[in-house]
Amino acid sequence: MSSQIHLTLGQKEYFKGIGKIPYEGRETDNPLAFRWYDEHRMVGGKTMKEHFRFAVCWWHSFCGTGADPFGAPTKNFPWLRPGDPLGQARDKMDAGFEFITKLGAPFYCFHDYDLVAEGPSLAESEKRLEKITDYALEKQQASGVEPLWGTANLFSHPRYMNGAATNPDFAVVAHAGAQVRMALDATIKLGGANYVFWGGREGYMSLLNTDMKRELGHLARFLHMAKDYARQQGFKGYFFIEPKPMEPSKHQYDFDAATCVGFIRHFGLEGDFKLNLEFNHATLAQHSMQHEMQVAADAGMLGSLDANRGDYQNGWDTDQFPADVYELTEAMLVFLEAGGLRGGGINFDAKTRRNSTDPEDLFYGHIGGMDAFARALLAAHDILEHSDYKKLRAERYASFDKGHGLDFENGKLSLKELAAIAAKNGEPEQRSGRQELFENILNRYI
Ligand code: XUL
Ligand code: CO
Repeated sequence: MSSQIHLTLGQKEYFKGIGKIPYEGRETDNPLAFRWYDEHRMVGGKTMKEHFRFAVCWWHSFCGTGADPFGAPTKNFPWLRPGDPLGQARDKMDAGFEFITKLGAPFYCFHDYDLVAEGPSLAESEKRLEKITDYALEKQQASGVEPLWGTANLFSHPRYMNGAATNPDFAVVAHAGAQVRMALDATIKLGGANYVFWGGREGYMSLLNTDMKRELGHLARFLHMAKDYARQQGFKGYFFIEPKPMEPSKHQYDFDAATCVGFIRHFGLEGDFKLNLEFNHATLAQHSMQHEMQVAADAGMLGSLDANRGDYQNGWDTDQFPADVYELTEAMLVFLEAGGLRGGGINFDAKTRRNSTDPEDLFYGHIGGMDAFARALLAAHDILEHSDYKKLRAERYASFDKGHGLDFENGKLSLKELAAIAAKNGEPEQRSGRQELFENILNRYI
């Protein structure tokens, strides 16, 4: 086994027969090797590792059992065997760090109660979190793997059925506050680079019983308090809001990137908050990921990405591993033109299918996802460096580069002057948008 894998003496090996996943290039027949993701390969002045900052998520990868609303768990992973909560949490941590180290991802992401099961009281939960984060720190030191972000699960427990920060009952809001304080403490202790807020229950099931304005005010107040607390504790990272339009709530307040940008600005959070965008959330909102990323980038809020994909045949949040290189190339074009992410990375918020039951399926999912991103990055880089893509886009707007167009952009024309120019010009010439040509450029470089 490679020296880069850190198993302590006597520790159980969960992914037997699988060593460090190597980069072997496109022609390899080895299903447990990278074809495109070469962490050391330079692309436009940065290595692939630095571009992506890949993270494995704790919840789907190590807590996901394959249970769905219609059936029982299918994945009988040995680290999920019931036992005392801390013993089970340690097993899960051994399995998690073994997997991430073998895969060669530099980061992980977690919810508080992914690390260890919630206790019967806040005090007991805090004790458990303290213990398991001590253990995580040891694992981090041995492996060099760190959290890309931490978050609090404010949606699973029945107490949050009417919301967490937006709950109409102050007692629940206070409980959510206590939980976020502990999750921030854990994230800071583990050296987490960022902190995420995903508001699955921050929304409503019916507007009939909901005072939306008041709830949104509470959410903003809550985020300010969390940010102020974390800054007092010395946290230097960004806070990310993760947009999603629905599921589990019928309507979620963090609907999409544009809604979140408006919320962040309206409530004066723009110094500290950016967005964590997710592919399948973008499509649930009837947008493309490329659209969501462009909205965030234009607002200076392209923080981090949750990588996955939906299914064209239905509208759910299926959280499949990313595999669509065309979609990813569109996303990587926005990514590169924006100069990358602000503080974040690419977290696989993706789950293997219910019938992908073997531990090695976890490797296939992640290897495929990392390869798909790497291939898309190379294509997007080539498109920007070697094709007419940038030139064609610039030419579409050339009439604003000089003369009256430039005056218009600079606010030097009145509506009356605009009308006079139009009268003099007569009917504008027809100009093709050339969508098919743009699409062909993408396909040429993939
Ligand atoms: C749910 C989702 C969450 C967040 C973290 O759709 O994406 O897993 O990423 O709470
Ligand atoms: Co997510």
